[in-house]
Amino acid sequence: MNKKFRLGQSSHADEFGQTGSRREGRGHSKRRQQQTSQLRAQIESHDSESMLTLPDATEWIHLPQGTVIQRHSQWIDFLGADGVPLRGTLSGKLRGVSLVCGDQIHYTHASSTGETLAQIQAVVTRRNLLKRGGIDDRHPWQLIASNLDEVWLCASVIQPALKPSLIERAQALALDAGIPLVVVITKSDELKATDDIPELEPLRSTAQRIIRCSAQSGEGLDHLQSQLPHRCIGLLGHSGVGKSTLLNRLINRDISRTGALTKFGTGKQTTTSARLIPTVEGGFLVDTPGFRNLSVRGISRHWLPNIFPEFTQEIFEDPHRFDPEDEDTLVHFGIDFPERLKSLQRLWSEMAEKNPNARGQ
Ligand SMILES: Nc1nc2c(ncn2[C@@H]2O[C@H](COP(=O)(O)OP(=O)(O)O)[C@@H](O)[C@H]2O)c(=O)[nH]1
Ligand SMILES: [Mg+2]
Repeated sequence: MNKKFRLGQSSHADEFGQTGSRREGRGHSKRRQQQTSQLRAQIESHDSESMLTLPDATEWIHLPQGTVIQRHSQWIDFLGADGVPLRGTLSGKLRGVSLVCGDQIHYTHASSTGETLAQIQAVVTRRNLLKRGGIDDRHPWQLIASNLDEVWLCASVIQPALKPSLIERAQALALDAGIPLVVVITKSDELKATDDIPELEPLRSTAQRIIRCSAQSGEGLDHLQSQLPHRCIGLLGHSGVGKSTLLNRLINRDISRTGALTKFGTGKQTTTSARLIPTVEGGFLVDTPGFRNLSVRGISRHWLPNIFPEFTQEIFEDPHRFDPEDEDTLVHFGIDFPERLKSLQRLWSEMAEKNPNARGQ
């Protein structure tokens, strides 16, 4: 018998399962077609790991070291060695390198009219790198943040509804990056004290850390605050779950009112890349834009048993051989949550989607 309930029944439950490439089908002009075929050739010979490779920084360690606050399309905002925010551009030798919030860099000062721009000369080897699958083969990875001590996946239970599939995706990305994950249930003031959020039951059985909090009532904030000293923590989650509000409560000021951390706060604030915010506890919080999709394209299937420990090895070999609607299968494998099998099927397929970094997996 399917004894309990099906998970992820919200009307948006499948939103994160869709990763379709929006760019497809647009290249009509001849030039565009040529570019596309050139690109395809590059991709075929391209090892996606090269996108993550950084030139050796040893030669530059005598230069001052900074921390990337935010990457914009034309420049990088970073905290200089003396803690003063600076704006810089990449030196020619870093062409093609994608910097990301949290990167440690070495820089030189360079003057330009009106504004002092620094030049970023090298990037220190990353301790870790949180990334999600790219939207197409041109961008095999989308980098989120580097050098994190922890990732907090923020999820509210109502407004917006809890989406277990987003948590599973965040687990995959965090496991792949080697960063501990904490599930932060936000807006707990909207829940009854007795609501034990049954959707989280499979997570509890894996000893996943889960913290309930509310920026409004203050529940859980002391505990979260105690995690901050000298650590760099990335906040992930769907837009509207309360990440920015939580962050403002934890750092005790309103970033949106105080403006950007940098003195260049009048510039258009991009919402497409993560932003590092220093805490008074000597660490950083990373605010990320509300990702519509945490793609696991290209991430190794090897992590799936950690995320779905209730399934047997036989199921991981090919989850599509098993029908989540079939009572006999559910009873045979002791599957309490058929929605978890559907979710496993989605992640399993998506991980292997055509992608240069999926080779051999
Ligand atoms: N009831 C309640 N609402 C909250 C809480 N935190 C944030 N909100 C509301 O949720 C909405 C989205 O918050 P925001 O911080 O912008 O979410 P973000 O998109 O994840 O950064 C806003 O209307 C907030 O007022 C909370 O703890 N309790
Ligand atoms: Mg926000």
